[in-house]
Amino acid sequence: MELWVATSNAGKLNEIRNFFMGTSVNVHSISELPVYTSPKESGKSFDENARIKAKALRAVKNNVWVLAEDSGLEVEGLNNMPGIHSARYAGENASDAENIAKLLKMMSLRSATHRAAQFRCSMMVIDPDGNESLFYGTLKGNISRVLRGNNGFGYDPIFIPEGCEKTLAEMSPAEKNKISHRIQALREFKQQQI
Ligand code: ITT
Repeated sequence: MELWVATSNAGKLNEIRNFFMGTSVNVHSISELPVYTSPKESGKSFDENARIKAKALRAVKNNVWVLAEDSGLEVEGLNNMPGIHSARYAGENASDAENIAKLLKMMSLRSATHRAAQFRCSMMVIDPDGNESLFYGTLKGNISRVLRGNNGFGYDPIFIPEGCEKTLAEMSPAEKNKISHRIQALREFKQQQI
């Protein structure tokens, strides 16, 4: 299967590639296209944004399998923010470090003692005939007080999955790929459609 993934996030792409390593699925990315502009993520939910990204790639690459996902971190003490705004929480071109700094600052400003949080992933797959399917994953955990670890991307250095002592950034890529929200959605896709 030739699977085209609509993401400009290298961290996500690596995890998706690792998941399909050694299988019959060949993962392609938008960087292989001569020209591609990612669409504006104007949806009001993870589902809507995943659909916008998948449809945009399908518009230039039809008759192949297309996959896009929208994901983010919901923090209970911040009324489930940053949620769908996770990538741009500290501003349009914010770095991961800036987003994390803002999140920790917001938690301290609000004296948010409730540090429970979850990563969510909505994944849309469009088959070569244009049929759309959605797959989901959720990873529950807690926000740490300080950054720990150098692996992964995004909010990994401050997210401690439930039942774990390490942050996601202290885990190896293989360890994260056993439990992550993204991998749960990929497993569902693989079981149902591959
Ligand atoms: P694409 O839209 O091009 O796929 P993006 O980074 O803009 O890339 P999203 O809009 O889905 O993707 O935003 C997801 C953000 O949520 C991501 O940038 C991280 O900040 C955070 N995030 C999602 N999954 C994560 C994970 O596994 N580990 C850490 N942070 C994650």
